Amino acid sequence: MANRGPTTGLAVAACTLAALVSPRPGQAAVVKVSNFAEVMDAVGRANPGDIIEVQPGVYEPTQGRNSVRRAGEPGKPIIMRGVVRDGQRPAFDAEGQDIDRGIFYIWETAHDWVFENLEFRNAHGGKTHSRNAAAAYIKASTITFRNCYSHDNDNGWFSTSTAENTLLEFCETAFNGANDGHTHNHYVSSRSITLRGCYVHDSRGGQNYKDRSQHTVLEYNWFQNAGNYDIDWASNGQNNALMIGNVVVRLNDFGNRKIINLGDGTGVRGGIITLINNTIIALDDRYRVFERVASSTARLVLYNNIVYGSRTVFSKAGWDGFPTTGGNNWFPASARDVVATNAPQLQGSIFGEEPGFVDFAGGDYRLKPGSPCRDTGIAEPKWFDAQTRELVIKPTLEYVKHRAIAARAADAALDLGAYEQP
Ligand SMILES: [Ca+2]
Repeated sequence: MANRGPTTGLAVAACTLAALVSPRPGQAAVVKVSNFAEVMDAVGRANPGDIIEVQPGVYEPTQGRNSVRRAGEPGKPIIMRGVVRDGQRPAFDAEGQDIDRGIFYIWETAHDWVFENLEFRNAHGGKTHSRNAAAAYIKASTITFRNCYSHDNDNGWFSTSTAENTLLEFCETAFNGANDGHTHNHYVSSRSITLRGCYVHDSRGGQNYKDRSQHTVLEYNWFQNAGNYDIDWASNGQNNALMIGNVVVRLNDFGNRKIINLGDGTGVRGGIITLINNTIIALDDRYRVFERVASSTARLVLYNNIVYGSRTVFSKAGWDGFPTTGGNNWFPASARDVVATNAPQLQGSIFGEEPGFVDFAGGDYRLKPGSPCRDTGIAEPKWFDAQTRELVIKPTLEYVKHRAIAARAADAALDLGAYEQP
């Protein structure tokens, strides 16, 4: 199945949502569940279009492996939906269980599921099972998690190379990681994956987002305060990736100061990774915004981004054979030499002291009226899709704190960064 691809407007998202929540009358069952045994019984019986409605409360898994094997159909998924009460999602709390890879272990057979309005916490392996338990272990295709909260697990989310068309949207993912450097807020290897409108922060000792996927779209998310790297384009990924309209904020001071990394040295990271209209905040010059390992063959394309704080935009040599291209990015004036040396093909860079954020201290990275980043974006930024077709894509949405997106203002000329000041 084809990747959903980047969102081109709110209408698309609305249509998708409506289709998902409106199974044809007479064909879908709604099964209300209120304890873990009932959940697993419903999971074992569900048919395409069914809705498993999880009532408010805390659900404690009674065993380490909780298999999801049944399948929905394209356009007619099986939906597991939490009933939110007083702002609280039903919570799966795995404290005390030795979890096998995920609170839900989603086998290859189980395509076309939607999980929404659920919390997942305290999933850990380490006894019988390996210490990399996540909210969900995703081996299947066309699996969506929406408006979920994954926290205090070994991994936030984990997907394997058998998964395709993975979608995580409007989720909060935080405080995951066993502080061992091998567990992360996301550790994903899907053939294709999209993150949209997610709030990802405070990974424990690992990455906010570690990606071995073949084709990835990160759109309109907020990443903050990773325990290690913020975005790790690790080995194995060979296809192209897109980051559009994200905010990446690193204000903490942990030992490792990489922000966006290409390759991890265990294999080859390839493909073309395009960043369009992102706002990247790096505390100070110690932070290495873009870093690559020698074995990586991935190439960066940068259009209309704001990179603020650190002069160390490119960490060191090693970029020569894989030139960074693109244009119209804002960098600190102190980064002028670094950019000229490591990315000589970048066009139209703007160097300055301040990009003109509305309230930097308050975390408001929208632009003030007098910002030098206004109306200076390239009009038709391009990325490379999964088939390496070079296509124009413009940001149409913007991230809204937190876990929401809204239409991006539009005027005659694109601003730089994740927000438009009309
Ligand atoms: Ca503008």
